[in-house]
Amino acid sequence: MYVLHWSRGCGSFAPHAALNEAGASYQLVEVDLDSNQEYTEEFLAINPRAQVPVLTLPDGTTMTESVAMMMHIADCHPESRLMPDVGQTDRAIAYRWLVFSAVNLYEAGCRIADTHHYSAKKSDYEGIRAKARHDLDQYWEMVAEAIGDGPYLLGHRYSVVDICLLMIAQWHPEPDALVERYPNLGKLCDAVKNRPAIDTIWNLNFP
Ligand SMILES: N[C@@H](CCC(=O)N[C@@H](CS)C(=O)NCC(=O)O)C(=O)O
Repeated sequence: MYVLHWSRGCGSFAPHAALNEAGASYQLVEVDLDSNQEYTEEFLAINPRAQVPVLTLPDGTTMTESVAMMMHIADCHPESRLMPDVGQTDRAIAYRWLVFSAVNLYEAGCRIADTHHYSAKKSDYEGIRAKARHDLDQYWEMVAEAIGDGPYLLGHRYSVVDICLLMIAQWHPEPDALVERYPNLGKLCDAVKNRPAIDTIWNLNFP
């Protein structure tokens, strides 16, 4: 059984959704970031970086990095078809946008939500956040172009990339304006949200 250390509305949504899609057995352990539970001795022993999510695999190995978790879950449950087959061009495209999401979209979101990681001086925060917002505009423009006619990033083929995009779109400072600007992204988000595996955890994460 997997164990997922999670927190509401955060990066744990992605592996949580992937576990549901895969029909895997898992246990949830909530980490309340509002009360700084990520800094407890117990949690730091699991992840010294003091961040959620953390996924413990059935063999007891722990891993961080939400996108890597989704890739691994997809690999372990090929029948759920969460990723195109190894060697297919669509798989390469999925890798590209998963990594793009992690290093650009997610990272810019962290600059806005966890600005304290980027400067010790509070007077820097405004500038850091303004630059992150500017970067986000550029990144989402690229994603929208890649989605094209959709409905998913890989056309008619659903994958964990779509879960990732749905989650990160919720963190945008103005999520409604974002999907208004990019109706194809809005369509993708609606399609993913309506999947039974996602619908069951939606309100828990994004009430
Ligand atoms: N690269 C990590 C980032 C994890 C991350 O930034 N988690 C946030 C919540 S979404 C967190 O734990 N923030 C608390 C903090 O950094 O203090 C991933 O993709 O899983």
